[in-house]
Amino acid sequence: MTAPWKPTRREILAVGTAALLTGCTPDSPVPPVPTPAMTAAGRVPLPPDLLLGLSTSAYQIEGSVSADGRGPSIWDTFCNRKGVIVDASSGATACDHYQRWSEDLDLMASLGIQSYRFSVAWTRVLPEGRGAVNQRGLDFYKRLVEGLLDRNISPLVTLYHWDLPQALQDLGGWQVRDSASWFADYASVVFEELVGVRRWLTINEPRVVVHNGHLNGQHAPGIADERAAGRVLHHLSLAHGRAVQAFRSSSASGVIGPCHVLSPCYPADDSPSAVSAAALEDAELNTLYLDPVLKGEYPELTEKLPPRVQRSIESAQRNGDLRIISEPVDLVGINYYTPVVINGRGERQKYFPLTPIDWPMYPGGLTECLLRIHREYGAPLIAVTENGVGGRADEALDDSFRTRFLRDHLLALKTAVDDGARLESYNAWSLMDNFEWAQGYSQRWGLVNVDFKTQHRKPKASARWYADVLGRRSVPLQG
Ligand code: GCO
Repeated sequence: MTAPWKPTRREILAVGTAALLTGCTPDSPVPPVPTPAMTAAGRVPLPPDLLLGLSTSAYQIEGSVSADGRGPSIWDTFCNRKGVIVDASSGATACDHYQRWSEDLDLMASLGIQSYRFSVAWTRVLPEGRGAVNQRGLDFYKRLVEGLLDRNISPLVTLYHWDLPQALQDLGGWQVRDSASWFADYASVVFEELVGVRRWLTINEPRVVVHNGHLNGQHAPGIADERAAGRVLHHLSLAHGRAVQAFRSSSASGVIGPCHVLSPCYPADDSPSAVSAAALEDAELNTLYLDPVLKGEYPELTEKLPPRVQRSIESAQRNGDLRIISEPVDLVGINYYTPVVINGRGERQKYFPLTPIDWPMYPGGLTECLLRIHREYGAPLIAVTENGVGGRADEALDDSFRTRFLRDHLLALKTAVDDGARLESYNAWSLMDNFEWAQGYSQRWGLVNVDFKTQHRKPKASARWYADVLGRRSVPLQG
């Protein structure tokens, strides 16, 4: 944990600009973000080899849920339950990307992006989750990859973004140990077939699969069971390790790694109780997922974790698992949205400015996460695989709050690179408005607006701003 920040007057003056950018005030409990050096034109140059891009995931954009032999996933099932999605919607049509992929690739090319992170829907490739391969589903992704390469956009492929085949859920899903083998077998098929892909991610945000999918039941498969959550946590890590092993023995080449959402946890003050509450929160949110994969050990399990979760993690473990889980990776994918400030009673404090959908915002948290993964975990290479800001359904096309958010986070990323973190790409969330899980279509996360009645796409001001950043490889401090 970072010690609470006690700035001197000189430091406060030195970080004046950063404080403006981040909304961080001089009595902040968090470290300031230094502003990277800028050129005379008021722009901060980006590292020359950093790929800039955008992110999506299959269920959130594709639609066409029964096309070409796709099997049902847990999200198809979950969306049919009453009351679980705020606007009673689903991803059945979403952005109709399955039909409009070519137009969407042209849109990406028109923005000038260099990297596109998308996920493969397991149920398009293996409708039953295992067994017979569905060639038509695979062909969709082959066309997509070819289309990206034709446009000089580098694909970054996520193997699992939450859409487990329903047939596997019926067998126990991630709660059963076999899930690790199912996932490795599915990954092997994709490694062999998607030739041309050189950048891979295994499982998106295991923390959210555990918390939302199995602890509070807000996401598919909608389970709220502490014992289930512990087992799922261990099996997701094991599945990640098995997929990395499968990658090494496949004919695919390139880099592979996990994809974790990180939330830096800050004590609200320097009392020992706040410092220890922040450390416990850090274990629950971050190190419980990072340490097994990147250090080959579980962090000391904390009193914060419900005892049944702890016990079920322990009982799911077998000798040798941690060696598989910590199979060396080539890169670490980081999703960063929001920090946590916590007081001595373990209560989250409102500290930072809020986004339009009330998520705390602190760009310096991105610098901190990147440097932590670089220094503490020795990541050979890091990709920012998601970073972005949600708006309300009626947000304006002139989304200046999003432009500011992206600007401040790109500056925060530059600071981490200047301090030694090795970054391969930055992929903002998201290419276009899409199905936001339990929030349905009530939130907007895209740089491109989607009219869900007509499927018309329209770049927002933030997309034009990002295209300018891409074109000039630098971030303007103003505007
Ligand atoms: C994630 C989610 C994304 C969300 C985004 C905004 O990986 O966190 O996968 O799918 O849409 O985070 O909440």
